[in-house]
Amino acid sequence: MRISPAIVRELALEQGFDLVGFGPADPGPHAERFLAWLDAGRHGDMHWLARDADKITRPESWIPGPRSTIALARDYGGPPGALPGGGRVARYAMARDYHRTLGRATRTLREQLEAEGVPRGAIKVGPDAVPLLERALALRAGIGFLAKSAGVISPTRGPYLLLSELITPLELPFDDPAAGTCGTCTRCIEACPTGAIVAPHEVDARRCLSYTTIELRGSIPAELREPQGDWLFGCDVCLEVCPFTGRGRAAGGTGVRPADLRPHPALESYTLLGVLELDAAAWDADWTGTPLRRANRNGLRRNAAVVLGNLRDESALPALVRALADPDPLVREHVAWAIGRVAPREPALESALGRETDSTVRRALRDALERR
Ligand code: B12
Ligand code: SF4
Ligand code: SF4
Repeated sequence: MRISPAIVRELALEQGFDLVGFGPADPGPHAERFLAWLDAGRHGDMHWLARDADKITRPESWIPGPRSTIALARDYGGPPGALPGGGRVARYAMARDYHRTLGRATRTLREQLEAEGVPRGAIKVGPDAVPLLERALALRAGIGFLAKSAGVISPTRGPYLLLSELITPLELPFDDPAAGTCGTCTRCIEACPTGAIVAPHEVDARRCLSYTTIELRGSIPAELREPQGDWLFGCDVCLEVCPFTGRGRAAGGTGVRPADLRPHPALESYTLLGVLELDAAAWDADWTGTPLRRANRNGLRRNAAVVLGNLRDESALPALVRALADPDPLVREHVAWAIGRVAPREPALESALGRETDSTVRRALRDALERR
């Protein structure tokens, strides 16, 4: 079926998207790359990606008769994200969860297209809660070019783009690929604190701080803790160093934050110590609706311990010592690591070792004591 492309674009822009493109409803050659990436184990413990691989690479499993993707992007560039007093947070995560805000805008767009005559249920909606290769779809719809950081960068808006999409049965004129390339630049590859960009366009998630601080449920590998620096949740280094950053402001798009890009109140009131001491009631009362929920409460407390260790701030010591008695061994292990950085002569390490029964935590306590 047909619908005026100009109307689709207008409706999408009205929903607050900054970029709209039309492209094929399949990931094309990117599907093979995705499968090779999985085969190489680069997804780490994100088993859901492998579980959904078949759906991700087979558009006919999304809706019957998919013909086009309406690719959408929101420019979320803005000031660096951090808790008051320190502890950096990836910019996308400062606001309310984009799965909700972009999801709502995308669903509203679907309803508007249904009001224009598209049959109900004929359109599938992103963003990334559903298994789709969103970058591939955006690239093929001309939203941006594939950058060496693996991201989709708009030549006019830059790299801070969140993606969403509608998979439709509509016949829409496909957009040309976006102009622009990384050229000879390699800044992101050099600046990545963990060497996670293992080749141009390819990230080994297991080394990426966005994986270790958000998706990983267990211990952060020891060799990635110091490179984490002061990143509490996610990492923006490969976007910050990119020469395309700042294009959004030049295009008049990012100086003012729309309401749903304003920082979540928890991120304006909690400090790193507050996060370390976060109990279950406060987690539910204060942190609902932020993307940081994805890390789980004790995962976020684990991250806070690593950052406090890296900051080597002795005023954090009393809280770290209290956390040596935490019920969760994951937290105790990272707290022992942190005390080893802040104050390895702290007597509480010895007494904790005397009562500790978990073998991983015992090892962490011994490692910390060896730094004396
Ligand atoms: C899993 C995941 C992650 C993982 C793995 C990231 C990765 N690079 O693979 C982790 C947790 C590390 C992560 C981190 C981030 N993510 Co993420 N993530 C996803 C998710 C859910 C799936 C991505 C995926 O399937 N990865 C597997 C790789 C193989 O696929 P891909 O990333 O799409 O890569 C494509 C290209 O790189 C290309 N390709 C791959 N290998 C090769 C090799 C060659 C030679 C070539 C030519 C091409 C090529 O083909 C792939 C398919 O199109 C998507 C949402 C979705 N459903 O798509 C969001 C998504 C990709 N993430 C997003 C964001 C914003 C981020 C972060 C910036 C967040 C942050 N600041 O902390 C970082 C950026 C890290 C980075 N440099 O990629 C955005 C990206 C927006 C954009 N403009 O590109 C997405 C689309 C979410 C959204 N709805 O907006 N993410
Ligand atoms: S998000 Fe950070 S750790 Fe991950 S690839 Fe980019 S610079 Fe490296
Ligand atoms: S920093 Fe350079 S190489 Fe990396 S994505 Fe930006 S332009 Fe490309």
